[in-house]
Amino acid sequence: MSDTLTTNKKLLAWVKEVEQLCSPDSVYWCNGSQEEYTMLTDTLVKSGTFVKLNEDKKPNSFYCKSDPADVARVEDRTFICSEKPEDAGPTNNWFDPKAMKEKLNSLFKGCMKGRTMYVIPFSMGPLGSDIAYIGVEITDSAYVACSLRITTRMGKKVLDILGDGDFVPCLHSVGVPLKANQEDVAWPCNAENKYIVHFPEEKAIWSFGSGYGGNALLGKKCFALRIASYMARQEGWLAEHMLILGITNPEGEKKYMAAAFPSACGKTNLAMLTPSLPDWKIETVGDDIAWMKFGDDGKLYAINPEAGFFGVAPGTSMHTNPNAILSLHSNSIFTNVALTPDGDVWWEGLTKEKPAKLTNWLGNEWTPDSSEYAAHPNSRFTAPANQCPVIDDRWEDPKGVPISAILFGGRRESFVPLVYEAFDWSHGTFMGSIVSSEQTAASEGKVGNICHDPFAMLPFCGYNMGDYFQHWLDIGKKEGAHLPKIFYVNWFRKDENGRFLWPGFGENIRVLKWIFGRTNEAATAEKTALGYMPTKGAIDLTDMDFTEDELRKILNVDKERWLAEVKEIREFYKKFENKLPKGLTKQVDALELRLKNS
Ligand code: O2Y
Ligand code: MN
Repeated sequence: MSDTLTTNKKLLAWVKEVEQLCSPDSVYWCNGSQEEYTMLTDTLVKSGTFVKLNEDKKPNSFYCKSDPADVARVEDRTFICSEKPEDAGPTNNWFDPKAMKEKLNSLFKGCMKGRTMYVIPFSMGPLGSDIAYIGVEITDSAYVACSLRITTRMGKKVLDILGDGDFVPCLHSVGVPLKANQEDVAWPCNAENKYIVHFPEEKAIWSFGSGYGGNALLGKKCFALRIASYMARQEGWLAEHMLILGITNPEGEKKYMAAAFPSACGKTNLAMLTPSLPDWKIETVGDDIAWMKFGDDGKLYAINPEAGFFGVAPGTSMHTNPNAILSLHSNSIFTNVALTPDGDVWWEGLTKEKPAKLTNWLGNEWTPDSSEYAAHPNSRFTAPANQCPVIDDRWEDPKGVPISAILFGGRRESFVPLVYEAFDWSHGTFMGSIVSSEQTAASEGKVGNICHDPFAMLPFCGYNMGDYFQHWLDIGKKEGAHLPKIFYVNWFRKDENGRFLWPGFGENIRVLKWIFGRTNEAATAEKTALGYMPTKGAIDLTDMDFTEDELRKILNVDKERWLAEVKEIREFYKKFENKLPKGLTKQVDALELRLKNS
């Protein structure tokens, strides 16, 4: 496709400027067609990046392994370059924008030599939706171009909508220029020089050195969360790390819920849950990110800005998430999983029985006796959302879906109850601010450590998190707003022997049923120090091997442990100094008082 298909002056000028800076061998404008996708995947197969999977097993799908030094988001190499350091805040890496531009300009100079520069117009959100925004990613990675075709709406149709309008420029390079006749490697990356850089005031993204996931598919975490959260604050809406699901009761009444959990805490599983309660239905709008704007009726309407899933493979199976497995049956890309001898993919947890022989994510021969993982813990499937068997009818509704409840949660082994409800929006904001979880493999860090992850946005908030808390409190003050109720859930409480106390997965519908009932006053609750909690019998345990007494154990509020947690929260809050909203100090004071009086 040629640049003559757009007359957008800003876009044409930017592409020219990047071409001059990066010196690619050629420039290719992506049109988003099937023929183009085939051309790109053929190129990747030829270069050894992709292995085409067996057509009988996974039609039109590809396997790919990254460089072992490029397997996850790199939070310590992720920067927010606001003019003032205090606008990035204590939870982000700040860098002076001018100094960073100088550094980046020298890194990007000539960085695409020997490569094709792809220009990829994409829409985050349904085309033409008032909630959606357009970005353009320039990249020298065909893998990125293929992945964006699955995870966003991309190509000519986006340029048609863009017209002369504005877009978020997203510049990406793997950072490995090729000399004349130099042979490429299967996964080029520049492990020593990774920079994932955001300029919120300019609404621009520059990413260098990594070809993996959130570092390289810039529409996702960089745009849809970091830049969008900044825009959302300016414009009075919410850009959140939340799944969106539709839930229908046996009477046919339907509601939508959004839920924020830290990375790799089961958002994809909850978004596609197969309910264990008869005649309840869950349908998926999105599994990772929600953009929510107020409608004329004062309700918050949410869209999923993405068009595909970039899900964690290990642990995903027909038992844990059949709808995810059915979504990835074809037209998918698998990164850092293991390859079977008959050209299919495998990962830990996919099947009960381990295959006798595999090629693991490092390219080594693997047997069940191997000490190495078959698939990397952060290995991923990239699959089109419209292949999900339970995709919601309204998942592409440009108006979005009205949200009745917002859930927060983390992976906590002890003392955090199964579910409780906020007294009001400000209390719910407090609950969002105290989300914490045990560390997982989606970011580079020590697995098992407890991390505060407010609103599950710690790695994704594009500005000072203290201001972000205030933005949430302000949303609650909007005149005429009909706000969702807010809940905190924890599926991960364990007993003293380390066994999960709640079975989770499809049984979580029982908690969602109670939440559903709370949004239309059909379910009962009692006031506790933490919030409203289910009364005896209010959570449906029908046909479940789980007693009300066992339920009470995971609903119990451990006063002393929570008083210790209050201290912990106050300590955590200190980090935000004068940016910590008074509204949150009031909430922690009130919690302490309620606990002491309980
Ligand atoms: O490692 C990566 O780049 C992927 S991280 C990711 C991918 C999909 C959805 N969520 C996340 C996350 O870290 O929250
Ligand atoms: Mn995520």
